[in-house]
Amino acid sequence: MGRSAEISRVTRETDIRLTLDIDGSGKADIHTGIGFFDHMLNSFARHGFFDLTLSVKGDLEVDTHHTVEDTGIVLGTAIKQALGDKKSIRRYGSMILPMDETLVLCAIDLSGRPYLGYDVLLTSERVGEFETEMLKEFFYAVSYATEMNLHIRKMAGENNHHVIEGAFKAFAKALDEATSPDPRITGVLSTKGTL
Ligand SMILES: [Mn+2]
Repeated sequence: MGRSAEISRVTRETDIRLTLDIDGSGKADIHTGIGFFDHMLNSFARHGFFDLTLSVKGDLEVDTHHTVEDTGIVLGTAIKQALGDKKSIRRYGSMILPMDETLVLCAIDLSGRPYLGYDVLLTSERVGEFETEMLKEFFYAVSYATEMNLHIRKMAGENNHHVIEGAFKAFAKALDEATSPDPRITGVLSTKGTL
């Protein structure tokens, strides 16, 4: 079946269906009800060469919190499931991504231990319908559900659309690298023998 996952998750706050293929070509079909968030997840799929379908019915009449956070939980769970035993993958990945005036660093270790290091200063309350304080919540949810060490740091940037998009693209490129197979690695890349 390859490195893919299909997940449905229904709570009183959100109803989420997601399919992910780590070894895709960047095809995406994404409907979260938040236009800017769709734009970001499309960028994530395209630049990481992940195939991603996502449909979210969230309680947007409240705000975007549950929709964004729960999407992060489901995406992280799918990444973890799709990677399985993590044999022969690089494990580490990083990217310093420029986008006009913006520069965002992302570094990943698929260590099996969740951690989020986050330093991304945003200066507007929202971009479109997307509440900018949800960027941290999204990556926190992804890092914990995937059980990955994830660092995201703004090195430069003024425009909030650019900074958030830079973060999603840097995350995509770093994750693509960390999940890529390396034929020199037999078993998992750890002296412990497990990740
Ligand atoms: Mn854009």
